[in-house]
Amino acid sequence: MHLDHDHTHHGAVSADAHRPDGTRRALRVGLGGPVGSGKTATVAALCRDLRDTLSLAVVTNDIYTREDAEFLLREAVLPPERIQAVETGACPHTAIRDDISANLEAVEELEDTVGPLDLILVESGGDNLTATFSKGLVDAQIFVIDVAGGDDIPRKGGPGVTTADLLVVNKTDLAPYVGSDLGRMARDAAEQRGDLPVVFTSLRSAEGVGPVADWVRERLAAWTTVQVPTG
Ligand SMILES: Nc1nc2c(ncn2[C@@H]2O[C@H](COP(=O)(O)OP(=O)(O)OP(=O)(O)O)[C@@H](O)[C@H]2O)c(=O)[nH]1
Ligand SMILES: [Mg+2]
Repeated sequence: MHLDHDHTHHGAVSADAHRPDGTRRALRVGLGGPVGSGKTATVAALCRDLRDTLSLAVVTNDIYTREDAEFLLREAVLPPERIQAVETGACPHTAIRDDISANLEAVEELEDTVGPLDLILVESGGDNLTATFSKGLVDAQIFVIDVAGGDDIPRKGGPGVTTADLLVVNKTDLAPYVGSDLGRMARDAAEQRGDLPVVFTSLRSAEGVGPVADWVRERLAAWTTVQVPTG
């Protein structure tokens, strides 16, 4: 299988940590996962948690609508000019992996119009367990599943669960109602993922998105120390 090792055909900007003027570009983090697992809710909570200390923006990929972007606008998680919707048509998966041009254009436009940015969150339209982002589009990816989707999802694996840089198991508040065994989900995830991190969240609880926000801050710290600006 071709795993996008060569990104030169996407142009220099995405493969390189710098913009044409030599300033460091934003860290791009993708969020994928099944329909309704809590991707938009996670993006909204991350914006609220990070917006006072970081300059950030969001790109959403909806199938036929702008629902995710409209939710984020309505909730006013960021100023409107920092939220961009890409309408992906029938296959959101394609737009984040195979034909990333519309998404690349959106992230680059955000950096041009509201930049400089520290962080851009890219939400994929809800898809199945195989939805992963091209490395030409994002620098790191988060895969969001939820306990109501079945506690056998980590055991079954799939590229999202197995390879994402962070696996989020959301809606832990619902575990008692749907009979999901969180301990088993944690063990199965660890077996599939080795050392890759897994966090459990409930956006209905006080701790909320905290573990995901901590992970993003760590990634950003690594990004800003390693990638020294040349300009
Ligand atoms: N109980 C509970 N509900 C949650 C949690 N997180 C999100 N939800 C709810 O789950 C529903 C779906 O959340 P979204 O954030 O829209 O999910 P999504 O993954 O963005 O969905 P699509 O973009 O349509 O694939 C919404 O009604 C949320 O309020 C949680 O931690 N606990
Ligand atoms: Mg969504």
